[in-house]
Amino acid sequence: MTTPVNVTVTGAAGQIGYALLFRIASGAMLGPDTPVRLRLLEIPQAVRAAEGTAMELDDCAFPLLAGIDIHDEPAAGFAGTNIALLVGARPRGPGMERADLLEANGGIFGPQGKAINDGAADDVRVLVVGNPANTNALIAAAHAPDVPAARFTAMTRLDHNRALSQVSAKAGVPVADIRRLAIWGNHSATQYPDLFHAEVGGSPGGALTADAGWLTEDFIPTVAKRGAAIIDARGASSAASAANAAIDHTRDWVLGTPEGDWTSAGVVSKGEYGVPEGLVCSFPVTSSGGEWQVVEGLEIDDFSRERIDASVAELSAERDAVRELGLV
Ligand code: NAX
Repeated sequence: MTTPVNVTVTGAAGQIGYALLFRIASGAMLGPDTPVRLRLLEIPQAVRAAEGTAMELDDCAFPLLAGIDIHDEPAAGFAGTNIALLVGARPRGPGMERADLLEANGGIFGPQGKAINDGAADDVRVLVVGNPANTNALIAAAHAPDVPAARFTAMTRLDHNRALSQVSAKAGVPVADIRRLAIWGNHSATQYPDLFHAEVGGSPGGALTADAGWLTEDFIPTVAKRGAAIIDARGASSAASAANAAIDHTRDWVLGTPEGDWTSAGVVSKGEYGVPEGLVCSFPVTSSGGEWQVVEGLEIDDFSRERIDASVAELSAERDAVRELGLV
């Protein structure tokens, strides 16, 4: 049997963890020929709940699941890991200012980055889901100087998938016939879903952008505020769709994106499109050979530029804030 891939999931006892682990174990993330060993990393108070999830994973008798370990300490949780899905994070509590939130998450993602640096496998790939995802990824990467920065990514695939679904409904075209959408910037309300380079049912996405009212009053805010709409309707934040996006992101990273299409991911900027170097920013990306590449050479008009710049300004402000707190 092929050597199992070690996959660490933090926040394993949370709601995204519950939607994610079973799909990883079923082979949905790494394919039907790749066995996985799951590492569930939780805080001590949630270890019992993680044990319950592990019992259910056992009861699925997944042929690809080579084992499950539960940890409450990052060094053990990341030792030898190949794929780290950082889902557990500190949510914003009542009266919490942004600096408090960034500091609380620095206390999680700093030590986790260090543990990845010290003990993970050489090929480790990290996806940060826990919010504020882009800046948490920045903090983790800053604590892992021996790991190439490009191995740290933040999830904007849920935003990308939300945009696909909105365009599908508007154009009456199946999602499979929509290509080259892109999410730019931060995984927050400032993100910019870009239709201008898209192909929708074989036609340029520009035809949809001609409906300026729909574009600015409907499409962009619906995608950016979808998380809040889900909370409003479900009484809980997105879980299954977030887990699905984490599966999509990791699968495409490891196995590659389809020819002629691209997706969206938060990756460390090398200065593409004027985004300051080092920020973890969402770009249109392709993947091959296990590496993301930012799609270069797209023409960015004034409408898009203004929105990309606003979201990037927010990322810069978050970076300044965590610098001031000594977290990067
Ligand atoms: P839950 O509150 O259900 O679960 C979080 C889990 O993380 C808990 O079990 C908690 O014990 C654990 N945890 C906390 N600190 C930890 C630490 N230091 N080490 C290990 N585990 C720790 O939240 P859930 O709904 O699963 O969401 C998890 C995160 O995903 C949140 O930060 C949320 O904001 C974020 N999201 C990100 C999305 C994205 O697109 N990037 C979308 C969905 C989601 O909102």
